[in-house]
Amino acid sequence: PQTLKERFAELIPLEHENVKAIRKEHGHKAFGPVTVDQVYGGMRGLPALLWDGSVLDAEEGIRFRGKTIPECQELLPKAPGGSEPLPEGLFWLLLTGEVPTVEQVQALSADWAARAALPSFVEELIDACPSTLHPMSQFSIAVTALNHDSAFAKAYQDGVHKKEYWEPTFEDSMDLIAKLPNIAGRIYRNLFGSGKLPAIDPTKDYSYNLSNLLGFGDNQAFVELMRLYITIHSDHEGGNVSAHTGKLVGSALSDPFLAFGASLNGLAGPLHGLANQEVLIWLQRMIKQVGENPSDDAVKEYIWSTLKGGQVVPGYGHAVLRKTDPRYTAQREFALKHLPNDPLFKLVGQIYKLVPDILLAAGKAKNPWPNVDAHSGVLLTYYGLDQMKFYTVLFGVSRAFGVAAQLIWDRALGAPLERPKSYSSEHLKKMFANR
Ligand code: FCX
Repeated sequence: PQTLKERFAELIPLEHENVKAIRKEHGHKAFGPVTVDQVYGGMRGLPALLWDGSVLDAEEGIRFRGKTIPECQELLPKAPGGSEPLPEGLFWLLLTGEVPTVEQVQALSADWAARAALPSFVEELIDACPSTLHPMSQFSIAVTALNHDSAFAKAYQDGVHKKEYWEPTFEDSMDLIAKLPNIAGRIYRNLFGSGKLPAIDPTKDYSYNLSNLLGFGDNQAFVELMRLYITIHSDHEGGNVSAHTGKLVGSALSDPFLAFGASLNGLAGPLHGLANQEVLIWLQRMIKQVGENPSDDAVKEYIWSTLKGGQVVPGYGHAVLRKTDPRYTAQREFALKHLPNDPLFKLVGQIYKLVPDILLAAGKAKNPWPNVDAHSGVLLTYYGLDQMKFYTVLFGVSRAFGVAAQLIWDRALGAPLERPKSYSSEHLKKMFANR
């Protein structure tokens, strides 16, 4: 069967024509005014980026190349005996807009397994990290260090033609994704296990190998969870902190390892990917305070005490979404199927009924509904992965799929250096004094 690289190479000239035609017809048209509030307000809603892989609708949530999460669950190839989509297929979809065959997905699993080994100095770097260093910092160090062997960095030094940038970027991106299970597994085993890692099984899929490196390879349900988890966490259009950081840093022609290392540092923030860790910490504090089977009133009081303390309710709210995140719903459905009677899952369900009204009553959050991070930790805890400091690493493994696909397309389309304009408050005052 045709490989991903061959298919991608065919699509590049077609997309060049497409972009050329769009710019010819619409290039001079304006989206509308940019307000001073948007400049002060974190650029919320500012149209500024291009990314075909996924688009986020405020009401409906994410679509990957036009497909909702349930559609991806239905259409993307599964592992033998599995029912969740293989993230290999999602990567193919993100990059090409097409649903791959089972054979194409199997070839991708094998290709990634063949690329999975880490340079020994990267293993030593991870092993040298103190156990007190947050897993996300260790993750970022290891990914950044992979730039040692970057095909793009080498090709650039060797004078590669602009038109060829995408090719070493593709190779680096495949290496990046392929090596993440060994990085994540090594960090996990150093911190929470014996330090010893099993070998990658070249006959198995990516999620199986990741699960096995973490020590959960024998648990079919956990492996299925990883397939769903990576698929839904992979991409969330272009403007979120991790996706945008990868694109921004990549625009300086930093290679995919440098660009994705930067993405991870953004994902490690508590308002972004670290929220999945924060949710579990918040839940555990709640249980300590109000017990295992709390009344609605006790839970409400705890939620209010969080808000009154000037803190956010982790896992709720979103910069773009205005309804329940379909990534939350997909995980809730997984829980209903696999762990319907788990006490922590029930608590998460109870909270879901109470938080939105309280956030609405508090009157600040524009979106009172849960996001992806409100549910992921409960599933991981159920299967015994209860070291919540590690949770964002799994988010990071997943997010590489979206960032890598975006970097490959950016280099294929010759995306320019990003350089928006900043103003001082003094400038703004003068500029708008008489308007
Ligand atoms: N709890 C309490 N207050 C909240 C809130 C929440 N969950 N969500 C928003 N607010 C507050 C904001 O802090 C802000 O307060 P301020 O006016 O005093 O600064 C006000 O409501 C308006 O914010 P809003 O416009 O609704 O939200 P933003 O776009 O600024 O921020 C995030 C969006 C996601 C950062 C915000 O909702 C939040 O802090 N949520 C909790 C953390 C979280 O779950 N992050 C994960 C998001 C995501 F899914 C991911 O990236 O993984």
